[in-house]
Amino acid sequence: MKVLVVSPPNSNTVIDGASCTVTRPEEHTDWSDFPNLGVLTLASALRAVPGVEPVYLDGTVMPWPEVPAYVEDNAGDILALCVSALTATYEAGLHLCRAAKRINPRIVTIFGNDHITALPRECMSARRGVIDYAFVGNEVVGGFVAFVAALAQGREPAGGYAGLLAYRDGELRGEAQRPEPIYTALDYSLIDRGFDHSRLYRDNFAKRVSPTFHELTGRRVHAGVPVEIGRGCIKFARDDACSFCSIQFGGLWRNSVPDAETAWEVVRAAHDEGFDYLYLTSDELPLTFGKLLRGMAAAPPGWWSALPEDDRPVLVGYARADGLSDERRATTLRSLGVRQLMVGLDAGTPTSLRAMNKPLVSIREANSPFGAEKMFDHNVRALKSAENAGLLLKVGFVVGHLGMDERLLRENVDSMKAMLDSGVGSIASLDVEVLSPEPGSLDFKMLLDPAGALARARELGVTLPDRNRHEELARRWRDTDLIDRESAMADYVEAVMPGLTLDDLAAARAEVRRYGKGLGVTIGG
Ligand code: B12
Ligand code: SF4
Repeated sequence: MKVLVVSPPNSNTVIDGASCTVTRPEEHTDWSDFPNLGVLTLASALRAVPGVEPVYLDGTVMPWPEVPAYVEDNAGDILALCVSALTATYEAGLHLCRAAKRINPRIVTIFGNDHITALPRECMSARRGVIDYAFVGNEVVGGFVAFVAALAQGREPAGGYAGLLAYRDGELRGEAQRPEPIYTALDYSLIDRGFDHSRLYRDNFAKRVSPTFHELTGRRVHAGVPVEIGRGCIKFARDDACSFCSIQFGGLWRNSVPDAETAWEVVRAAHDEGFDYLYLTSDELPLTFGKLLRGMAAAPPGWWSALPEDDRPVLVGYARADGLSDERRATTLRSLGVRQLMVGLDAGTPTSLRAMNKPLVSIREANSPFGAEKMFDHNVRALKSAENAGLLLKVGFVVGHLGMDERLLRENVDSMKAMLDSGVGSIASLDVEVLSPEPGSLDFKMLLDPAGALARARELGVTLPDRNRHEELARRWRDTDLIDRESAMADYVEAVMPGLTLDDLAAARAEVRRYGKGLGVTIGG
């Protein structure tokens, strides 16, 4: 029996009338340049289930009509259809499940990943009969495999599956996820077993990633893949993520492979498969995985040391700017073959940085060296140390926050420009985004909770617009599983940013982008 594990495409690209769930989608084409690691992980883990043939299908790259066609052609032999859905792709996933159920109602549909983890009850109650089961969280591979094994044996899977969310006796019941190691036994051959994905990934990579990377670094790369040696961010340790961060870190704030040797094995496995551009999935590297990275740098394996530098795999990943202000960390990353880092820069007034929850310490620890007042300096130092270490940064700014008004917006824009001036040598490319209240983030919670927003505003010393209007807007977003991103953004501005509109924030974004362009920085790339 086949078990399909599918990554759907961005919903508005395949469903007429579906709202666009990413801003400026023309700039976000990179999702079809790499295999999908979550889907590959689940498919690889399913090999352990007797009688089950896992099928990897990535709708972000294969022509979408071929996915329902595959379901139709194999309908009698499909045990389960498992969908890995982000907010951007959730609606397309629902369409596929509806089509599958029409063809063969016995196909079991299972959802997982960030969207349903952020909105579990909303999705399950709105989609009864379309979504049969969900797995909520990250540490769910063991529970999922055991669950599919029960289905394959024809047993009614009653309970005991970490992360499972299901209706039982008319009630929605959830089971907690359980700590589990990072899954590393990937079978890369599954990527092309059901459909020749690799050819398309490589074509896209050659057109989109390779030329820009060559221009920026002088290095030619040919194929990319996400690689997981650790997941998490230091901010999750106190459950105190940046306000706009929608990453669902699950039951563990940090999880990683056990040691440097295993991390190198993961790198080697990807390199042996022909990938030379490895996209580290860790949400933050230098502050969160310092020990692991130092261990890797201290004991590079023979196969890696023997390769000329230009033949070694290139690593790219994420870092907090204050994690790079110490030059030793930047040098460690560079020594491991990291060439490029994605960094959210922290420009803006201390009030704005606190409102975005960016500092590593809480509002009450104002005198800490990691407080909001020190962030601009940390960032300027980070840009310098990245330049000295030969790291190129893809930097991002977010415009907008709870309590932002015209004055704060102006001060933020000026501060962003000043930071760009100070970092020209290390900034490879710049992206500026208007704040989007993504499900799972504190900003999304504040959109839905006017009383909570007011309490937070008081704590921050900022004012909010009309409370009654916020109530009206919040009602639109409660109990809904489909998020129209642009409308949510506009409503959030109206609800929590006095005197501002989405157009004001978009104009500020354009101003910073123009300024960056004037300094010779690539925009978007
Ligand atoms: C690497 C990465 C990318 C890469 C690679 C994507 C790819 N094709 O694999 C690139 C840069 C291309 C990318 C693009 C985008 N990304 Co991205 N990305 C990530 C990142 C950093 C790691 C994801 C990953 O590979 N993790 C490792 C694998 C093993 O874990 P996993 O995918 O989470 O899967 C595990 C569990 O979630 C679960 N699971 C997942 N699916 C399913 C399905 C079932 C049935 C079950 C049972 C379980 C299950 O089991 C898996 C094993 O543990 C995450 C942040 C994060 N920490 O998750 C953001 C993240 C997933 N991306 C995000 C976004 C928004 C995007 C974009 C829409 C950005 C844009 N505007 O263009 C695109 C769309 C991508 C797409 N449609 O494929 C958001 C999603 C938020 C949301 N609620 O939707 C995240 C959370 C980051 C964030 N907060 O901004 N991304
Ligand atoms: S530093 Fe990045 S990963 Fe960590 S909480 Fe903030 S936005 Fe999320």
